[in-house]
Amino acid sequence: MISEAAYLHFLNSLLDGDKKQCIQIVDNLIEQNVSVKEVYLNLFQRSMYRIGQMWEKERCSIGNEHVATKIIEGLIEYVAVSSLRDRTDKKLALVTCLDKEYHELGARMVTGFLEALGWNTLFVGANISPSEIMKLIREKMPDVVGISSSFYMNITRLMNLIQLIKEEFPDQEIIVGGQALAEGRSECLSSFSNVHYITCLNGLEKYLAQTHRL
Ligand code: B12
Repeated sequence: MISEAAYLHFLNSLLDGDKKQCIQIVDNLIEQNVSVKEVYLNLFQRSMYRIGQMWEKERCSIGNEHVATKIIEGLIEYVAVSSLRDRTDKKLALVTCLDKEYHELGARMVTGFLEALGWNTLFVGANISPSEIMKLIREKMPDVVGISSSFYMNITRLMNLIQLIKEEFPDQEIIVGGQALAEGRSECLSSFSNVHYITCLNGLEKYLAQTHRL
């Protein structure tokens, strides 16, 4: 459980660019055994969504948002590394963004969450061409491909990438997430088989429990 006071302290530290204070708050939560999922969702995601709203209302600058993004990027990695777990039945997930998709914190968070559950992961990150993603899939043969799409203008790129993967690997399990598909836009995935839209880490946890026994 993350108190409102801890969240507000973290948000203010983030907006101040005070990385050391942010680390201190995260360390305290980890010491109190707050889960990776909770830190990711109720501290990092909540803060970035709030910063997005402030940015829209010009209550914080693009510079403040960029600094916050960089701090969160480091912290996602930090929490994932400090919670790494090993499993005997290791599976591999390849998590990527799309060509011209520059939002990568969601994809990194999903990767960190999977790592904390003991999965092997390949985090590809932002702005990568479909042909390079295909090369990686051929080479690594992941159990699951995760695709993150935040900007709605990239939906056609998302559909094209899924089409490409399915032509070569019809059975490939694909999970898709990100705000581009919010508000009913995930309907566009219904024509593909074994492609699942997942809105956040809670949904991912449920999905993995049902399909991969976590
Ligand atoms: C930081 C930020 C940026 C940074 C990103 C830097 C980086 N390294 O990631 C920069 C400055 C590059 C940026 C640029 C732009 N941005 Co921006 N950005 C944001 C902001 C403030 C935070 C994003 C974030 O990190 N959120 C936190 C993460 C953890 O949340 P998340 O991505 O939703 O991820 C969760 C779930 O969605 C899901 N999920 C995500 N991916 C995946 C993948 C899988 C496989 C699964 C299972 C689940 C999953 O699980 C995650 C954890 O729960 C958001 C505001 C917001 N509401 O998020 C706007 C926002 C995403 N941006 C937006 C826009 C419009 C833009 C720009 C067009 C702005 C501009 N005019 O230039 C450009 C587009 C760039 C591009 N082509 O990609 C819009 C997108 C609207 C839409 N849906 O299309 C938002 C929502 C702001 C808004 N309200 O208008 N942005």
